[in-house]
Amino acid sequence: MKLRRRSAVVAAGVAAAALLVPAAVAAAHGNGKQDDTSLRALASKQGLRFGTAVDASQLGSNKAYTDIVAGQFSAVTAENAMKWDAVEPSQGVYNWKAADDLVKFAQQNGQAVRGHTLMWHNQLPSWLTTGVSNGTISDAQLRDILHKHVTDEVTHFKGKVWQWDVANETFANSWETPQADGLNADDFWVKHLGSGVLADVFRWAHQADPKALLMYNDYNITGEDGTNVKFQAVYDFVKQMRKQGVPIDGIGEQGHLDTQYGFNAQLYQNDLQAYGDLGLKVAITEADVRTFVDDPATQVPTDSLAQFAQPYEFSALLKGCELVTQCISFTAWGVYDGDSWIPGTFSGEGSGLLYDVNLQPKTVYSTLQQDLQLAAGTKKHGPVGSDK
Ligand code: 9MR
Repeated sequence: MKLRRRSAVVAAGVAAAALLVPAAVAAAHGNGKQDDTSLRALASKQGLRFGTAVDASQLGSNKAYTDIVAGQFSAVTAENAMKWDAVEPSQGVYNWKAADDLVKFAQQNGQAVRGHTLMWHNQLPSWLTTGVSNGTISDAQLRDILHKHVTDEVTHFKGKVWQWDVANETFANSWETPQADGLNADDFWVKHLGSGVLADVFRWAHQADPKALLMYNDYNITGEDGTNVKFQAVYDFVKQMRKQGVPIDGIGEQGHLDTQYGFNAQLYQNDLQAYGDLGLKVAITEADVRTFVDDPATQVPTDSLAQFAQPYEFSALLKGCELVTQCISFTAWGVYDGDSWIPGTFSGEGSGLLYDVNLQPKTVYSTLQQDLQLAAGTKKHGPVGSDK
């Protein structure tokens, strides 16, 4: 997956579109705490938290957006505001403002916070990547810097973060080079600090906040690419870590799907259950289902069958979580299509989220609402809270 920021053209379209949201729709969707049919209220009936990634810059400034986040969701993930480049743009100079504001918003709205993410190859501050590439930061120093980063960030949010994505995307995909243990040989952290860094970051995070749930987060780890090779690598590695007493509590399956590839829902559910049977919790952390669309500004699916495939696959993602008792949260990677990373990364694709570019609920919204209604009271995923 190539990661880029969304294009300016999308941003401009979104800004214009956001102004067009009818107040009645925004109010209905933003009134979730009193609304028994909101996603958060329905999910709570099975002890599940329904979350969203949040763009900190729209919180407060975009009223319709803010109302939906507060009304519909019971967990929030900072889409970018807790990443290393955001919190420590210059070495030793922290900027927690955006992340702190999000945490405060979550507390005011009875939401749990998913912390994202402590160790990832992407969105690292340039002082760090430059230092490593020009040799002024040695591998030994890099290890100390990572240790400090994990300790400082987890300590800053101690008692306020429910789940941390401690390590992100360190295993090899089919197009990458795996080490014998399945880790990506070219991953920035694995390359410089070796496979042991994975256990280290979990230990460091646990020392800083023993009550936070510590997750390994990745994509293609529940058979989405059809092979299950990456699942097996993560499963074996994590099983070994558990045996060694490494404090890992769960697996975050990102859940980025694309209608053009299909989706084996049974394999996904089996894999989630297999992680659960290791004694781990599981969470769906970044769900979206993209498809081909007319234009990034409008994001209308070009294939009429995609109008069915998009909600169908999203629903399969949710149902898999509902069917696995160890699944504690289901998070969409953004609120609305205008807000999504998809058009800026996958040319010609979009329409991946629950709300359209005008912040109107889509078919997928009511499909998920029905799924939650059907499962209400059937299974307890709890505890819903910040305790382990
Ligand atoms: O959605 C995020 C986008 O705004 C950023 O530009 C991008 C940069 O890497 O990261 C996106 O979020 C990623 C997440 O942090 C980790 N899994 C993949 C997500 C989509 O790229």
